[in-house]
Amino acid sequence: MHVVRRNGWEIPERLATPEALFLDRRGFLAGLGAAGALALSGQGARADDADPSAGLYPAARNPAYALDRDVTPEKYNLTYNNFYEFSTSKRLDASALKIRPWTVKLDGLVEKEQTVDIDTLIKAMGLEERLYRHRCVEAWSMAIPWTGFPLKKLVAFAKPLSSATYVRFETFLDKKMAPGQRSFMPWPYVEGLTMAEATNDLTFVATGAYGKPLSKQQGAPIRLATPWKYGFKSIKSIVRVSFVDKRPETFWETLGPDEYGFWANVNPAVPHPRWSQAKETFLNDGQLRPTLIYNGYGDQVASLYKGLEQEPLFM
Ligand SMILES: Nc1nc2c(c(=O)[nH]1)N[C@H]1C(S)=C(S)[C@@H](COP(=O)(O)O)O[C@H]1N2
Ligand SMILES: [Mo]
Repeated sequence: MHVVRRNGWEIPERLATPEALFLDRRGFLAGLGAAGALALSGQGARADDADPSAGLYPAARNPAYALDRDVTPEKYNLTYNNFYEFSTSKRLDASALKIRPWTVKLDGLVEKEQTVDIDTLIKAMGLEERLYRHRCVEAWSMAIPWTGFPLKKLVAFAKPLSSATYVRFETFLDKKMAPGQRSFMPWPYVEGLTMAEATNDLTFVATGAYGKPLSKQQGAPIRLATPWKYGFKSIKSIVRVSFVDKRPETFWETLGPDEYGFWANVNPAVPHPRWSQAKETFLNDGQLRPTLIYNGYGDQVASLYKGLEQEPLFM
């Protein structure tokens, strides 16, 4: 395979596999080897012409979400992904993901359960572009132009009851389509937020990136972007959003509760049990940068955690 060499570009690929190493150590990857290796062959072609939402992009940029750093080149974002349903490799092939028809079920503690077609939902929500940082727990980072809508719009659309205290998100489950789901891990991938987090202005649902519908490896057709939290909170390819009154049991917390917590807020001062979080490799240039508390979004989100200081907020 042709490998692009670029200032430090190889460093993150070599360094940034601790999530996979964790699973390997526990023997969870048994049976995934062949599928993982096969998945290295392609790049997951964009389905722009097949995607009925393509005409809605690019959307107007919301100037309130600017960055102090350049956007990561799209080709890096498309070839350096975490999507364990398809492979534990960063250079994975998600082309088998079938993104239409696609529906999202809104259920649990809501006035009325609904199953919404993705294209109906996108039209109902409207689209905007925001530039966000993205910080993986593995200590690498990017800057991504997402297109989508604030999660709080979707929450309003779902009409939760006042008894709902958490939102639970679920990815598709299809072992035939996603070879990674044949391995022993707690599929489907699940994530969760408190209602306060879910309705914060910063919490974003992405349906596109780089002025186009999401590519499959980015978690098409709908994923979360919670930029003050480690990347694993930003669940991909969502099929179900449930309003609940108990803290959801999330994928990574179930796999490794000592290493991956529910809150997962970015903090340079709290190391992961196996590595420091003080710095991160910015993939644009492969250079180390200091990690920022709440990934630089403290003004917008720190207040969410008042009174919760006894919780493991930063793992
Ligand atoms: N369903 C699902 N969502 C997921 C993951 C995954 O493996 N499966 N990986 C997470 C992790 S660890 C990260 S860092 C981001 C990566 O998003 P990206 O590939 O678009 O950069 O997706 C998150 N969402
Ligand atoms: Mo991650």
